Amino acid sequence: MSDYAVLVPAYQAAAHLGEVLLRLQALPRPMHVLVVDDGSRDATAEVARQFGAEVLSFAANRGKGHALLAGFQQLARFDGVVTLDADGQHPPECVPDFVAAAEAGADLVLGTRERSRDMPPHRRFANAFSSGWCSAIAGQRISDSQCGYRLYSRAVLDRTPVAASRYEVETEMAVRAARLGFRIQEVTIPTVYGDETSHLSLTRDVPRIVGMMLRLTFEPRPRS
Ligand SMILES: Nc1nc2c(ncn2[C@@H]2O[C@H](COP(=O)(O)OP(=O)(O)OP(=O)(O)O)[C@@H](O)[C@H]2O)c(=O)[nH]1
Ligand SMILES: [Mg+2]
Repeated sequence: MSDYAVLVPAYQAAAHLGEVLLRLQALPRPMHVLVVDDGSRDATAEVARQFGAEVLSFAANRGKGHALLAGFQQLARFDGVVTLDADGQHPPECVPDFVAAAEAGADLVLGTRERSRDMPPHRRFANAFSSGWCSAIAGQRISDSQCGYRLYSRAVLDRTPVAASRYEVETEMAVRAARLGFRIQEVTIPTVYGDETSHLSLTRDVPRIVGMMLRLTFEPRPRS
């Protein structure tokens, strides 16, 4: 049986992180959990420690992409890594579905939200547009290109080149892994929008995501 770890990128996440970590501990097969606290000014790191997670803390904020890459390095001894958000939007109870998909042979397991009315209308549109675009350029179906709830196998982590430093990281990793021929499987997860605070900025992050999709569209494809 493979040994997987959980990686939680966290920025200003103290409000919801404790509950996420408690629910992870309650899973039938608890896993090692690493929280990457990225220059938070709230109690994110303290909450993470209090709930038994390993914590990597940065003095200044550098972005979700940077945090994930640092976390992947830290977790290099594991056979794969499940990533999930700290704000409660990714129910920890779905982790076994990701592990089951990986154990059945998937290299990359993508959490996929239904674009139901639980998702704000502008997000529904942006998500459908970007996921359609990514599927077209990736050569495999990617139904939710921006969802951060995933399982990356060791092979994907070791062989997928990543340059993204902020929210464009999910787009880049999914498209690049698909193009390298890794087997992708999708797992449906609930769409959760509650009282959490989004840090995604329309002026800073949306252009970065679109820029990444353009770059992936026009750059030379890897030779198979
Ligand atoms: N380490 C780190 N984590 C971050 C950073 N920005 C966001 N995160 C974490 O990444 C996850 C997703 O961030 P959100 O801002 O909720 O973005 P999102 O879920 O894609 O967008 P919404 O659907 O609007 O919530 C959360 O766990 C955040 O705490 C960052 O700069 N560094
Ligand atoms: Mg969120």
